[in-house]
Parts: sequence; C-alpha cells; structure tokens
Amino acid sequence: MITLYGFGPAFGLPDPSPFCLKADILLQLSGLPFQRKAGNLRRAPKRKLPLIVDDGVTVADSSFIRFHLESRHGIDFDRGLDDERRGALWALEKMLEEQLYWIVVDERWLDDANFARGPAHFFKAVPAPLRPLVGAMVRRHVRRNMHAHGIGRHSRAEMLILAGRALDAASGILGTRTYLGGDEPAGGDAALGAFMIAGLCPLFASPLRGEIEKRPALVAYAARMRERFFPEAGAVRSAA
Ligand SMILES: N[C@@H](CCC(=O)N[C@@H](CS)C(=O)NCC(=O)O)C(=O)O
Repeated sequence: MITLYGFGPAFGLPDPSPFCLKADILLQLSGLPFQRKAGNLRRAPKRKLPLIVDDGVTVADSSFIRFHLESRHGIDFDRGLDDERRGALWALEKMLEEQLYWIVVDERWLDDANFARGPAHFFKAVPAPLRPLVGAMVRRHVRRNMHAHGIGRHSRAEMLILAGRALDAASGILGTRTYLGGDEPAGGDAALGAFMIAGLCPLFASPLRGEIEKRPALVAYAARMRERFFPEAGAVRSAA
C-alpha cells in the first residue's frame, strides 16, 4: 500500500499545497491503492511535501512521485498522446510550478490579512508568546526565497501580468477539451487541476483568483477536476 504524506485538509481545500493535490490526483489516476497521512516537514528528505512511501521506498517531490509510479508500476499518464502534446503538457506543468506557484505563495504568505486568515494557523502549536516571532521569521524566509527565485523582484501588478499570461497559455492548451488529455485526464491534468483548485480557494483576498475567474473555461475545468478527484471536499465556490 502506498502512503501519500501531505499537509491534510486546510483553507477549505483537500490540501493547501498544490503539489500535494497534484500527487494525490496522480495516485488516483494510477489506480493503485493508497492512503493519505499528515507528513512531517522536518523528517521529509527534501524538507518539503508531498512524499510517498511505497513498499518501504520513500520518494519525495511530486514529479519524482510521478516518475516512480511510471517506472515502478508501469503507468503511462500520457497514454494516447503524441510527443508534441506530451511536451506541451510538461512545459505547462513546469510553468505552473515554477512561476504560478510563487504568486500563490506571495498572496497567501506575504499579504498580512491573508496570512492571518490562512498560514498563521500552521503555527498554533508554537507557544503563544513566540508565535508572532516565528511567523515573522518564516515569512522573511519566504520573502528571501522569492527574491532568490527572481519572482519576488516584481511588483504585485507585474506578477499578475505574468499570471494572466500563464493562465492564457493554460486555457489555450486546454482548448475545448474536457481535460488536457482529452476525454480522460493526462499527467498534466494533475498539475493544472491542482493549481486551479488552489488558485480558486475562496478563503483569501486573491487577485490571482480574479484572473482565473476571468477565464470561465478554467473555472469550469477546476470544478470538473474537483468533482472528479475530491468530491467529498465540495464544489469550487466563488468568493462572492
Ligand atoms: N518540487 C516540489 C515542491 C513541493 C513544495 O514546494 N512543497 C511546499 C508546500 S506547497 C513545502 O513543502 N514547503 C515547505 C517549506 O518550504 O518549508 C514538488 O513538486 O513536490
């Protein structure tokens, strides 16, 4: 039995992390039995989640989880797709992960009101007098990471322009299909579904959500993905 370690439900989402949602969708697509457990960042080999443990083998990182499922269990998440489509979906996935992700992080962690609404709750186990200090320290770390990545050097307005381009690209690659893979989801759907579900999270004041909502095809797609993969978590609601 495979165990998927994520953060567990938070912010009205099955998991607050788009990468954990992606790994969850990949595991569901694999058809292999798996269970979900709360992970511990300090014990994670890459100090990040998700990770899986499959028959004693630990695999960290959602992409390496995919590769493991492909090599160890013979799953082709992109079966039926030609090389051009496979390439386009991989490029889309990496754009979401390497760029859009940081805009999600910026909104949730660096906006004071959003931080108080969401991530601040992660520090409940910290003794109350230390909580603001620890929260501020982690937020400084997030800001430094975003600066080192490069995205943190842009203004919020500039980030939103990049987000709009990424969403246009995603919408164009989806086209009129039900899923990126066509009638059935492909590997890239795990990433796009995860990021659209996370991006539409109604808990936060989110210009990014506003950008997604300007693209009804992506909103409908997110609802389809959520209904199919996380029906117990309820439909995607708009913030209105
Ligand atoms: N490349 C990794 C990224 C995973 C990732 O960034 N996870 C975040 C949550 S969204 C995390 O665990 N962050 C904890 C930290 O940075 O301390 C993947 O694809 O799994």
